[in-house]
Amino acid sequence: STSTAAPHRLQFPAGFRWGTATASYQIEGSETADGRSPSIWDTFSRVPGAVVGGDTGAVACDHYRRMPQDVALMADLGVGWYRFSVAWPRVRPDAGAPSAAGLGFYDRLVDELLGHGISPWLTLYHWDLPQVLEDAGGWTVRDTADRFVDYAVTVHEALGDRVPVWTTLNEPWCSAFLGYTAGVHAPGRQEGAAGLRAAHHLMLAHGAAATELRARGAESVGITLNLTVADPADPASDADVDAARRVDSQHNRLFLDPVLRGSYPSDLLADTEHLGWTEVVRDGDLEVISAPIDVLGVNYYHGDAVSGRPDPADTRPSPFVEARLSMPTRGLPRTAMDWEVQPEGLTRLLMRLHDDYPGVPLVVTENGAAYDDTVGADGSVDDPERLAYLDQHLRAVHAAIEGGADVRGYFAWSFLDNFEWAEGYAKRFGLVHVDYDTQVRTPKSSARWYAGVCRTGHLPDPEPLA
Ligand code: GBH
Repeated sequence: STSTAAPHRLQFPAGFRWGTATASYQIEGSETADGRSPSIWDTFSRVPGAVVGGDTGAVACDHYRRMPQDVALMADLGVGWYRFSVAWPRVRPDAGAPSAAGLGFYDRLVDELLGHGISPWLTLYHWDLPQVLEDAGGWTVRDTADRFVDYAVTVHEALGDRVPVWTTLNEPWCSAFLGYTAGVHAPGRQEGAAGLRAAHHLMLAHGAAATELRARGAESVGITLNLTVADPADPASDADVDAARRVDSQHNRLFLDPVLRGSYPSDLLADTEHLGWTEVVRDGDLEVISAPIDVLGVNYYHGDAVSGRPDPADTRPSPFVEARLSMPTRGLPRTAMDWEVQPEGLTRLLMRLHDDYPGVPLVVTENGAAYDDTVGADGSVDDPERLAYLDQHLRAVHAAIEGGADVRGYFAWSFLDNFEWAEGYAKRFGLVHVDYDTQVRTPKSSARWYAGVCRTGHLPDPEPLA
């Protein structure tokens, strides 16, 4: 909006789901407890230079041992939903037989949540592939998708009676292209079109598991995608327009089209088919991938300006296959990740999904920002920038709802400061500050504010907050 008027109070629809999110490897620690086997992130984080500061998830937020206190803190804040992920290497160590001890942790977590009136939203895969499966080829081979279905069934058998919402995969774009093309995430492979093979097997894993979970009576099943808004840096440049199209095809439509339309985008096939990756696509796969879903999870942090003129100074491996491009900044404010703050992009993204892929309910399953928070002398953590980021993005969600988009909920990333993948512990996304020396948790001012929004369903909260 171009209005300069003070932002006004906005009411969200009744029944809108408010939550916070985390992921297993980012918070749990206890990497060998109760028979957990290594995951690709245990391995990758120990490769010198892979993670800032040499950080690993060995301890993280020690959530595996502090889970009851963490749930109690969540309940104190009064947020109604919690989106967490299950660690495959705990539940089926070495991708072998189910582990009662590993399942026990999630069983207790779900009971603890329900006991505090918090609804569990379970993600099966947030990037911690059992290392043995990577040793056998990882997501570049089809067998991994079959193993994922076995794992999904194991988790559903244990928790299906109590968990209402099931997400198969978190952000398969990251697993495929950051993991197998750019090599900046586990397993750290820089193999060009391997990312496309991986994407197909991830999609297959999603579709086959979604079908299985629904057949077993799961109330709601979906997938979470990290989608972007790709704008040409210069709309008058054909090269920039084409580069933005390529980014849109690989980041967004490569996943949206097979799941919601049963086909791969024709322009993406024209750009990349010569690389041979479609050899892994078998008859019937797209039918499996396009199994009905009940909800599409949308993770949004920022959009991208895309230029077809690559920056020669930038020698980092690109996650985009067959696309020489750069992503110049636009002078927007930036977070500690250097990501631009672009709330209107979220409105456009949700409206685009509403227009191009109608009929599937949307939930923002992640949105949030890293800032350099510091603990004040009085022990409090004041984070006005994060509060403003959340406020602006919630306004953007509200605008999409007013525009007709069927948005049913919002999850702030993240409940706790945690292991920010290749950035280690240096980047803090939490509503709750974590002191990694003492494991003391301190709700930031944004947490108190967000709790008020969740309780009342409107922005900004007119009540004085505790
Ligand atoms: C999410 O991923 C994750 O689900 C979550 O675990 C993580 O902690 C959180 O966000 C914060 O990072 O053009 O190569 O520079 C974030 C997805 C995808 C956002 C890549 C930034 C820039 C990639 N990210 N994107 S690049």
